Amino acid sequence: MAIYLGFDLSTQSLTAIAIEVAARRRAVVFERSLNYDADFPAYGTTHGVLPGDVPLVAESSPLMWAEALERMLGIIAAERPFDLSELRAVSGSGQQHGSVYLNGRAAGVLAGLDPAKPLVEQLHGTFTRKASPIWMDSSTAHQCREITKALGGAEAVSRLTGSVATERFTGPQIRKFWEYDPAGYKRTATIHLVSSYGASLLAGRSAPIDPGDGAGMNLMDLAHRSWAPAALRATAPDLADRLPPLADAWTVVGPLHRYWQVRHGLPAARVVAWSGDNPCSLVGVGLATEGEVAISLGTSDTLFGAMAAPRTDPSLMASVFGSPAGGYMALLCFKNGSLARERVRDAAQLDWAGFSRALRETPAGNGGRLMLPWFEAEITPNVLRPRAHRYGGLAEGDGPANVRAVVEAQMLSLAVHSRWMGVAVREIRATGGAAANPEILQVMADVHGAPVRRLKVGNSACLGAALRAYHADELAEGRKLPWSEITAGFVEPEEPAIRPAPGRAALYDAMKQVYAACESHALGTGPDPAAALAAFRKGFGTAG
Ligand code: XUL
Repeated sequence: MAIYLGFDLSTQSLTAIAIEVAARRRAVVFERSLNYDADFPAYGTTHGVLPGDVPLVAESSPLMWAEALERMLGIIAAERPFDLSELRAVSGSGQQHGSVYLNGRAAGVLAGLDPAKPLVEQLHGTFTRKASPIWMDSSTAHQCREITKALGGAEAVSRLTGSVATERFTGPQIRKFWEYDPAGYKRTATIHLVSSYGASLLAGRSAPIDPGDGAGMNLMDLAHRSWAPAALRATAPDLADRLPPLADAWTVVGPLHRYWQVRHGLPAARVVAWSGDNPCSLVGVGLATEGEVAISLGTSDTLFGAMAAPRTDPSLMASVFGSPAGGYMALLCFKNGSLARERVRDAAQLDWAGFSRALRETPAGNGGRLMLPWFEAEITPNVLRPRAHRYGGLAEGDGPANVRAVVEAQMLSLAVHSRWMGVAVREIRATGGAAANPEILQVMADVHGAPVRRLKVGNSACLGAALRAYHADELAEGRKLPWSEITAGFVEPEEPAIRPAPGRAALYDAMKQVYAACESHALGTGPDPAAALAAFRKGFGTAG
């Protein structure tokens, strides 16, 4: 019997999942989440983000993440949900792009962590930046332009790094730090991602960055999986000295530091490199091959799928990352995910049951009423001036119609912006918190014209991290198991699938055109969509 532990340091919470792998039994034996706002009120976060009034800036606290990790391991040590001595390996997943800035003392502090004192107390004084920029930050448009210019244009950046220079990506964030606080940058010895920071805390040494999360920085040569010297030069001086090495996601960083062994009674389990939440989710939904896609409905909504070769999106909106299972993955990220759904729900004064009822009781196609739910600056497409747009006579006060409009918009946008992948979607695997809502999944199935399967373990990023720990531990023992064997028994889609309702395909195909027209209009690149909307209403106005 062996136990593997996965963490997910996400935007709003830290989750841990432990899995048991035995000859005849495979089971999740522990799953727990700590919510930053509720469980760590001293940091004053809202939805995991520190307070602040600079537009487009979003930051969180690396100390809070460390405290959450320690509290979670303390809970495991106290509750003993499994035989601690059987813990073989630990890995993790982190919200992507976020970065942690450590000074020259940090390496010594990590190596010499004292089991008599709390982790957070010892980490004080090791950061050159108290607040970490996170993926919700859109404040680096200027730095993106500078990097793009230095590297010879958007297409060149996308070809080299897998994505155009992107506001939330770590490279532009590092450049902004260097421009605004050159002395702070100079004092910085190491810049970690949330993922490699988590692994470093567990191993007590600087952990590498894996090509899955490394590709979210605009600093990695995607095809070669190595730092791209030109991108580093375009970002900040002497950056190569400040980045951890890149290493495969199955790299063993070392054993759990003595700190965790003595303070929490844990064994010297292997610490496996962490990766980003989307790359980990790819493993946690069991997508090892090209041709299937997963949609994760979380703080951000994402659509991702595995790819054998690193093709890039001609419209330059999608990102390509390394897959932690080898190969590549394409990803589209929509910032207005669960927070937009919550916003509309709250405005309509509904609970989630009421939200579902509104979806059931409103007609598919919403009678031609559409929304572009850009309540926050949006990533896909790039929108820096947040504003929700309403078309086709959608009244702001019509709660149920707005509920349908926000969900249809999210699903239409996912469909429209993923066309370039050229995947004939046979099946969608749905994960993330909002995947618990069958009415939302029905709209997903209808818009994409494909069956949707939900997974039994909802937090696929965290499960993926635990599965990666298992995979890497086996490799370290000299056994190379196929991914299908690693995931068997854990990545189980629920039955039955949610199937597209008959007759909806034509309606949503037409609506995709209308949605694209509204989007172009709102972005200032297309004409007024009134004619397209009128034609749609004529054909499908009252369909349901
Ligand atoms: C992906 C992205 C988000 C974060 C959220 O590019 O920015 O999905 O990883 O956790």
